[in-house]
Amino acid sequence: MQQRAALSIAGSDPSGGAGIQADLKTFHQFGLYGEAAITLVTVQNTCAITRVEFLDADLVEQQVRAVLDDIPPAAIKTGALGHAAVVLRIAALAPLFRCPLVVDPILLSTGGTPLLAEEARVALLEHLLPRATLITPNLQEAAALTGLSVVDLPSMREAARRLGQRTGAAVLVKGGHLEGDAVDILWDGAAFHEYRAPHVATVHTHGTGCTYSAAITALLALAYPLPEAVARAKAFITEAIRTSPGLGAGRGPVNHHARPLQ
Ligand code: PXL
Repeated sequence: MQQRAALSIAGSDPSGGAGIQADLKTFHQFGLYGEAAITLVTVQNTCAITRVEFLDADLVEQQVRAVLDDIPPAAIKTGALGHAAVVLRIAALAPLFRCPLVVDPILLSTGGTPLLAEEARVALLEHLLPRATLITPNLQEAAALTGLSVVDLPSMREAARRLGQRTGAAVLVKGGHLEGDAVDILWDGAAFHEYRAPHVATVHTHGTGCTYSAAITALLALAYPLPEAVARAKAFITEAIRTSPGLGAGRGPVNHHARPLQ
């Protein structure tokens, strides 16, 4: 049997909760063969990020090409990209992908460390997002990318539709930071879909965004239609947060061993 592959193009979190480590664990959990091209290296644990080193765009491009030429993935996601040169390089490679592309438009770490340089936002908006199948901003990223104040369901719908119209991509605005239920809004180019889960009272949410978008990427690699891929990924991330193992002295990781729906 040919196992399907999924590729993450993202940063490294040595503590294993976010970034490519989260993506690879999630791909594996969904039965995929995980691949990873590294864009930046962080020094961090569950308490703090103390250093970020952006990799050279040539080095990123060579990693991606080596994988595409040999074990082509059935879906690709991007996470933290670092600087504009890497954003532009991935946008230029995107016509070679021939599979769904999920772009998680990461701007800052939860603690506020920049994981995308300020000057790269225009490159992201104008060059990479138009190549995406799906864009997965949180409230803060949706606000930064649209200039809107994104604070409730009506403004999430408006931001999703505007970003979708601007880029031609589907947009999932994630409401994990709303008061009350964690409600996410998907604009698929034609209609809105709403995904709701009860808020889980825990500080152990490190890697939530990465793990969620990796689960969606895995399910797209398995050929689920987008609205069902998001529904199944939402169930997975909710369970992963609910059963977080409580590792580390700070904000611990989610449970990458959570069981996907059958
Ligand atoms: O959650 C955003 C994120 C993405 N990628 C890497 C990270 C983080 C947050 O810490 O470290 C590598």
